Amino acid sequence: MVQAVLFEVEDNVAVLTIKSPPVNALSHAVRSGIVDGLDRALGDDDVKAVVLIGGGRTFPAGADIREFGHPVQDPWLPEVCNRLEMASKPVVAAVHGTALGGGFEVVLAAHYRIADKDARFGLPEVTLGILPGAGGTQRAPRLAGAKFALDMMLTGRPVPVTAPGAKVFFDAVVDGDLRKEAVAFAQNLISEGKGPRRTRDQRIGFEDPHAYQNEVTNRYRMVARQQEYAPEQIIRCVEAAALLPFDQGLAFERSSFQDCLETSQSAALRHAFFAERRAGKFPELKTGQARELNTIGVIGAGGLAASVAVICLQEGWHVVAATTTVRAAEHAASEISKLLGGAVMRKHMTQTEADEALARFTTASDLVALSEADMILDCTIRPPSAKRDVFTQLDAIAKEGAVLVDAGAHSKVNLLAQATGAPGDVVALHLYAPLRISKVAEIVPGGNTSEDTVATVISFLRKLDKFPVRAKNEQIGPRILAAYRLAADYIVEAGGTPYLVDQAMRGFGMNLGPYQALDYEGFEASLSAQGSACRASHQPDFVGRLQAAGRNGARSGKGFYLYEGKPASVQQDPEVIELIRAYREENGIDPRGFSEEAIRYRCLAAMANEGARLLREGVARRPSDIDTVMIHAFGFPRWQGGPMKAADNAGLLHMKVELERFAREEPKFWTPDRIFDHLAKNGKVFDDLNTQ
Ligand code: T1G
Repeated sequence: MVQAVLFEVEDNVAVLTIKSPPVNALSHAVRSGIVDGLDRALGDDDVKAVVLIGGGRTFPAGADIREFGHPVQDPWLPEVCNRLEMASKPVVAAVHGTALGGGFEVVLAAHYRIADKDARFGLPEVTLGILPGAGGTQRAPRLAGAKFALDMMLTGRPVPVTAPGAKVFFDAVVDGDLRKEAVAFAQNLISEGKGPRRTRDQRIGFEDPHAYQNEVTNRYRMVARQQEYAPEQIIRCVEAAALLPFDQGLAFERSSFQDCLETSQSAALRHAFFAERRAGKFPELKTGQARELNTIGVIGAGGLAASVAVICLQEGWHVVAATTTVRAAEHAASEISKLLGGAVMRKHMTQTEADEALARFTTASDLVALSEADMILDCTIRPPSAKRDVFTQLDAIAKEGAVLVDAGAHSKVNLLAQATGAPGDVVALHLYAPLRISKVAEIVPGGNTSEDTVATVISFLRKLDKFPVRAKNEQIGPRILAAYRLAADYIVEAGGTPYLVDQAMRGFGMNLGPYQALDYEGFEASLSAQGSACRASHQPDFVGRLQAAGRNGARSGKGFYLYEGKPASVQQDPEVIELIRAYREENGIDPRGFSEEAIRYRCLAAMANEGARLLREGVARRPSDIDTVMIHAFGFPRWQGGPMKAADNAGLLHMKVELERFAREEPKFWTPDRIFDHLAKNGKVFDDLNTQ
């Protein structure tokens, strides 16, 4: 059996190296290896100190999430941490890569800590619907106080070891051979006769109890309206850290951890974690080799082109923005400078970084300027025939092996590929706005797109920190969104109000309800996005009616809501209610009531049913891909796991029966896809289809 922890002794220092790729997750084998290695070191008289270090790319990035939901195997992580802390010889943790969750809790349990200058650390358990369950909520505040500790635990964001507040955790930050530095550090301890320094005995973070309690109180207030369960439990544990003796605090943390772990929210968030990683497993990666990217070509002068150019510049690429007119080129250049200026203002980059980015940027009013680009993204929206002509031109201009990407909406990728002599280099890509924030993008390969081309686009997206999702022939997101919106329209048509629907979906955890989202998008944008309308015999046209009444969404001050004053107060508008009442009267509709629960259920059922159709049509490869797109592109609550996971939690057999009931009102849209029948008959759920 491969040893998960290597034991070596170097000049009175025992070095325990954790070797469990890819991220040294603290699996049972690793935990046992650490305890065995520690016992061996403590039992060896020649050993005076211990160094704990990660092999490969990182110090442990947490407990092994795959073990959750299975019976716990001893030694469990809290015990491993206690054993390290109570060791009779000094233990030094040497950190590189990302010491996260249980990994950072091991660091906190060590007596001394040194880190590589590029290392990051954090307690991201809240992103999995749990809390640091191996002493993190008790040890971190002892060293860093409530504010820093809660920042880490409530945001879940990794912190660079060079960050201002990080000093409290690390005795040294080094640049060079970490292992060598760690052994030297340990030998220094030995020569200075320094023994164990237990975090449980530290109280630096409690020095200002008033400030501590104030911070805790503020945080309770901040999370009070949140629907996620774990954040409040985290604050309770950090509060307990200052109030209870250490071991009682640990016990309190232990039971709170178990409570969180057993919630459906945590199950959904863990599902989302693996769904995001599974999405990137494209068949093309088996053989595909990503091509090197140095220069990115961007076609277009609109918002998408400018945003693409800016995020590529921020990632260090050279960017050539090409349009077909001088005026458009000037507009593109000014848009890009404005966006870079905004990024400096929002401290997403320094002025120097912006200046360096501009130095890597050129514009041109002729596509010929793209001849040296390694990848060219056409970010324009135009009719397929016009787009085909552009790809014919690109085929003549682009260098050998350049990847040609259609980043416009509703791409006809096969048509474009046929317009070139290298169809293997052509692919479609659907990026979601806002580009800097949305963490997902859909890759739509054509029938002849090569593995290398797909692998290149995947590497491009990973560099932009986006989860790539594979879609066939068309995009996943717009279809699910259209189904969600149509379900909402049917509810409003039948008697609900847009305001009740929005309230219900915010209650479900959506950032915005469908109608407020429409208002912010603007009716023009939403109408053009409706290219992928889902099947239905009729589509209530409330947006058309509002437009006819001179409304175009938030930017026009009037949409489904009224937007008055600065900052705009958002108000419900009786005129909209009247407009909808008139629509029903004209269509002889006798309105009926809907509970928020019924609204949520119909919207979810519509999304899951459309998702089932996408799976059967082969547009989506697995249900969890649909979940990843909806979470990261349309604000579907991650703690609900995505529409397919939420449908599983709601019960597929019941959903099938309900869909059949809804289908009596509108068969074409609501009739359950036959996948429901197949799964129900075989006692399976959507999650059983997330195999590949
Ligand atoms: N457990 C199991 N597998 C993990 C894992 C983990 N903690 N972290 C990553 N993997 C797998 C992942 O599924 C993928 O597998 C491969 O490693 C590479 O990951 C008691 C209970 C470390 C920043 O939340 O944030 O500790 O797809 O593609 O982009 O308090 O992974 O190749 O088969 O994401 O370079 C807390 C989770 C756990 C950190 C690297 N820790 N991981 O990102 O690679 S809870 C976390 C990450 C805990 C204690 C509690 C990232 C990363 P595969 P990747 P990456």
